[in-house]
Amino acid sequence: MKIKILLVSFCLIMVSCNTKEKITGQKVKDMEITDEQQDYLGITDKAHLSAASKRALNWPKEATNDWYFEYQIQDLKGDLAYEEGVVRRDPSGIIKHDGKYYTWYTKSTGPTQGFVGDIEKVKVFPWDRCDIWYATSKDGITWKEEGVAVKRGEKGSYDDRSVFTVEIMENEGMYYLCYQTVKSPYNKRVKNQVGLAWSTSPNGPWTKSKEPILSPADNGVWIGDDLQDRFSVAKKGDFDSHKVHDPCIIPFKGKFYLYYKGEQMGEQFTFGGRQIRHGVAIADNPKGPYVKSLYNPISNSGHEICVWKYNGGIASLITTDGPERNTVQWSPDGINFEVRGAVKDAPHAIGLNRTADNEKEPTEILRWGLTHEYKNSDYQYIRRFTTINKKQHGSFTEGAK
Ligand code: AAL
Repeated sequence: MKIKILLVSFCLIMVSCNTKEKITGQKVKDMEITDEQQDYLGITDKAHLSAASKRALNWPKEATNDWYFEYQIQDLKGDLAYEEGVVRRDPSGIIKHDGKYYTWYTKSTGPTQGFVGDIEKVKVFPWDRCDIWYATSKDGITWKEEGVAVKRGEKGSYDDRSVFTVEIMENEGMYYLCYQTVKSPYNKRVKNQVGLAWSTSPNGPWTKSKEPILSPADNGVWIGDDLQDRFSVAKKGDFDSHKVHDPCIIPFKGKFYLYYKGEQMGEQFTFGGRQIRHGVAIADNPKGPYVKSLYNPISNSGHEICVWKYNGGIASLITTDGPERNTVQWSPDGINFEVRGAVKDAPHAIGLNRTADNEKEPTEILRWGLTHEYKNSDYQYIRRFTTINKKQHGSFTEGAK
């Protein structure tokens, strides 16, 4: 009997350890610390570990932090330089083909009118009534606009109003563009989805998916039928019950991880910021079906998705919203992320240089890339950022003893 009880409790402990490990992704095995660790970290009492001490025990024991960086922004030349009356924003990652860099982006013309008058006639956001365009460059500074890559769909299709905020993925000789879609009428309660297009060449032609590859969770409940009131809800639903945004597919561990930003019906301010979270959906094939992870959301901060592979895991730059904004995070499994470094304000809507040698440094992929900036509320344009890797920072003075 005693043995049976012992066996059962052993199994229960094993199961709970495993579950905990999976859920937190942390080294939860034990917090037994050596005398050396206690002394190194200056911990008062081994039996009384604060949350900070527990985190400190999991940090690499190095004097430098390879995840720190500082950045600068420059103007682009050629067709991507600022152009009056034109919106160019949300650049994709950059790939190289036949000696030229390629990027894709959201493009529209004319000012934003907002949610006024006849919604079928106005432009409600700068990213409304857009198509996806692309440009090439020999040096990453002077760009030539090549034309439209993916157009809005025919009237009545899921992408008939706007296609925007695109990302590129290259896999086994095929090119995939994933992007946001909106179907008319573009009212404030409209659900945003994600579409996919593929081609054997970055110059197209592109074949579009007949149906969206990702949609918002269908478990929120609006109150009333005012289509311009997105805050009145009886139930908010999942973190992505309203919009799935900023898609980015990364081939990872033999599967395809589609990272995205979720917006929730009845969005609130939480933890002192907009309620913006990230999720992931995983597929066996680039074209899907994509299944949302049960662990979503996988971040409680951030805005546009900016993820890359590093050291067998996935790194993520968390910008703009939430308590963990302006941090770089890393996860061994693409799901459980932990903060690796803080950033002094990060560029927005980053298009990563996917030609970089990711493994050279954790943030090597950020040495240069594209971002967008608001000239004003009507017009945004694409710019270039460069970063330097800064391995230490603090209040110390150079040479101080
Ligand atoms: C961006 C992105 C998405 C939103 C809009 C255009 O910052 O998060 O793309 O829909 O703003």
